Amino acid sequence: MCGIIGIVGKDGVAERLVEGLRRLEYRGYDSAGVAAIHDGAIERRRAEGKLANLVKELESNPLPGTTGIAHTRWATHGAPTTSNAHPHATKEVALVHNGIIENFKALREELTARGRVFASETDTEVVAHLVSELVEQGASPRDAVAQVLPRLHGAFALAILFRGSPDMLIGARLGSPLVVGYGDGETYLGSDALALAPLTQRIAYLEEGDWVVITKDGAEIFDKDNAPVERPITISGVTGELISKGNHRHYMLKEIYEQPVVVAQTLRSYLRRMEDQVSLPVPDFDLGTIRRVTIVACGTSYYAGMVAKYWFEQLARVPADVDVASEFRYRAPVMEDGGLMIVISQSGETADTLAALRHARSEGQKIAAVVNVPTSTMAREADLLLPTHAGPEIGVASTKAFTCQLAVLAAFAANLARAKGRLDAKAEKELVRHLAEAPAALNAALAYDESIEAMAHLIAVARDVLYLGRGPDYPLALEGALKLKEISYIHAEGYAAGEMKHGPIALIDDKVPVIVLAPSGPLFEKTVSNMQEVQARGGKVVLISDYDGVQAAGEGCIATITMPKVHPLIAPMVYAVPVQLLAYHVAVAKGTDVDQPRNLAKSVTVE
Ligand code: HGA
Repeated sequence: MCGIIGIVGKDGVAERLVEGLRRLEYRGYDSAGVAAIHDGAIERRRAEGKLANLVKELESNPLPGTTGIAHTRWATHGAPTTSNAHPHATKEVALVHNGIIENFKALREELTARGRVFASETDTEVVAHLVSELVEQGASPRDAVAQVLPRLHGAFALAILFRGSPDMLIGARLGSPLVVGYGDGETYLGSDALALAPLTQRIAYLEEGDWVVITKDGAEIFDKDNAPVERPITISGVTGELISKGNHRHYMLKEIYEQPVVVAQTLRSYLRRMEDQVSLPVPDFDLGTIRRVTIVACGTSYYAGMVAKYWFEQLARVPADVDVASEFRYRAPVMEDGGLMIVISQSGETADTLAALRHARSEGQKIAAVVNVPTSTMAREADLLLPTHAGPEIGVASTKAFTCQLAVLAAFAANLARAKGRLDAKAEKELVRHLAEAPAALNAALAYDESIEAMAHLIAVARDVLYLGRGPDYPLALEGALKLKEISYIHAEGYAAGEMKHGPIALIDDKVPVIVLAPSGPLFEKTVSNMQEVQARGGKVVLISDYDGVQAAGEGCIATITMPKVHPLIAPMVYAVPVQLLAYHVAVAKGTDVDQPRNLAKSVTVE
């Protein structure tokens, strides 16, 4: 959330900053802005809403200069207006910020008492004033920043421009990510390597508390105690090409369709098909000693974790807890020796999940990270990195990252089961074969796209929608409801099918469609009974099942969606497709902004 970029360069900086912002817009689109030094003064261009508005503003009011900073915002403090858009500036200083300055109120009062006048409602602006005040009193930019950083509580990635130093920027990071890019006679700052991909692939990742002075000649990095430090320069594999939508109308649809390929790609790195074995990176701890698994994640990743809980318990017989990251850290969780925390995050930067990881580490837990960005902070801090190979996910509503997370978690659960002596070679072989069937089954599920599109109007008129599932398909009901909320803005809830009669069934009438996920298998009859309880009360049901399930229970439903018949192990992956497609087509029918839904952003780097 919030993307930042800075360039100390040789050529016109504004267009290049905007190019970087295009790659960061997934992080927020409440407003965008740039600042550069022109004719010895700091100048800004800012615009409310999407980046396209800033581009228009720059067309009518160009911004010359070779050194500059830019920002795309997901508002935390202050409405998404132009006056709250970054960069925030004084005469001496302009800065962009990702994070939250938690003690901003006290700092703002202190600064106001000294006569400083604020132009925005943001937490960020206090930093601009604190630094500016010291510079105005004669401090060098370095001294000013070194004095201000310890005063800031909370999380920040900052890029700061100084009127008096036109060929230099200062960056700092605590909690939020920031990288340094090394170019040819140019140096850059960015929220991630993707933002800098067209400029350079030579990247150094700043560590917690680091701050950096960049000039044309390179970077001087300091740690939190202001001691000079070296951070290794790595070559990022991220390409400069902007990812296209291909033939699809939206990134989300393209990403839904990529699932057979990316799940196959992911499974390829975790299964040895010749031997029919799972094959995972070997951690530097003994998996056989793991006595408890704690899975921590947010949003869609949390639902992947909920599915995995079933797998860890059923396959490995290891107790597994799943927690929402924002709750985990503050509830004094009991973490005993022999515990493994698994963090799941598409970006690997999710602030709450990262905080949970660090808390678990301080309690002596081993850490495994299931992330889609292998250079992310979580990837770097984990003991065991389990990357998903979904490729960049641009649509804000997660789709392919989810199914790839499930693929990794299923393989990991099998691996743990083997390490615990719970999976013999025959059972492992069978399990690997079922997992290997997932890509073809996902493909077969996609074949129902048109029939799902044809029934989307039944849901698009609803104000409320319920999703029901049981066992490992219950998290899919939650995921279905989340997808629908995220992109169509229809209120939706997911329930464990058996919970309906304990309350939610009171909501049933002929205006609340109920979407039931019930693949054939051990729980089918039970789920269908709950579905019939809904129908008996006039509820309108959409049944998602396989051919046998639809034959057995489809009568009386307002619509049915037929999935391929699959083993229960891979059903959560396969049933993800119809819930994604349904949400997608409902959103398109309602005319919402599918790839950039209101109020949301990807890569949630604030708590
Ligand atoms: N707190 C700042 C930055 C927001 C942010 O980093 N969001 O992810 C603001 O509200 O502008």
